[in-house]
Amino acid sequence: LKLESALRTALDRDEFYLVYQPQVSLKTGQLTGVEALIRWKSPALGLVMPGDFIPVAEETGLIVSIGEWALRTACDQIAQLQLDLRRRLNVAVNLSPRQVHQKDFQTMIESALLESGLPANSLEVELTEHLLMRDSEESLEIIERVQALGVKVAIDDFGTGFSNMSYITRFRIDRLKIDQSFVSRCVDDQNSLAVTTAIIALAHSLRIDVVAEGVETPAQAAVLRDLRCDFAQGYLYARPLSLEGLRAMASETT
Ligand code: G
Ligand code: G
Ligand code: MN
Ligand code: NA
Repeated sequence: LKLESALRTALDRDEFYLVYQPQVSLKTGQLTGVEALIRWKSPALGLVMPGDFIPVAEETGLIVSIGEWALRTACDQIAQLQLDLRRRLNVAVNLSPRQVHQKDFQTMIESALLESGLPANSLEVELTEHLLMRDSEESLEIIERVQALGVKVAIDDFGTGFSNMSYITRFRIDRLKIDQSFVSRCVDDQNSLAVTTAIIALAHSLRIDVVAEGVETPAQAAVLRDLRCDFAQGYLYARPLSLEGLRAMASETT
């Protein structure tokens, strides 16, 4: 209850910020993009992680305005970073189902791109499987319209909702992100290795790129490279970084 009332004023009081976790190519080792992750620094509650406030934001509907802030801020900051560093860098932004179903969702994305100057093909939106399994028809239309702008669509936490994957054949997904629960066990657990192998094979046979999440050890990276996984993200490469931390890392590796 205290969290909810503090959350209601957090946007006006400028209490949110974004951190960026690097994604690297497993082929070249190069930094190719980042995932934007929201943080809330509340004067009353301290640092609150998204796992603790996103569910409340979703229940109350506050996620619509908070999510719009995150998308616009990520576009603004990465567009500026691209200009400063004169290099390409993709940015992935997490979206909640509620945001995607807003009437003006597509217009909001268009305006975030236009106002920031970020090239559309530098933006990726992350959706969860659950969204696509539930209300497929409407979701598919929305997603196709976003892709028509040139924005890429990634499926987050892939493998955790494996009950109805028909959506995967219904439209052109750009990327699958293998859930970190499989990645973290792919070295010592045969079942996790089997699921990871199957997801990569499935994705590649549909010409979808794969991102492994939560890569923490060189042994995991080696397994993923052997399986021809395309990209990786995790503490092995970098923790989520402040914008300045990202700027330092990206300018070193240009
Ligand atoms: O940041 P952390 O590292 O704790 O992320 C936890 C979860 O919070 C992630 O699974 C991610 O999907 C979600 N999350 C992070 N930032 C955002 C955001 O801007 N919008 C939404 N909807 N979810 C987010
Ligand atoms: O959107 P999503 O659910 O994928 O959010 C990614 C979450 O995973 C964030 O909470 C992020 O801080 C966390 N994370 C990123 N890399 C690692 C990692 O290597 N290990 C672990 N345990 N968590 C990670
Ligand atoms: Mn994500
Ligand atoms: Na994920």
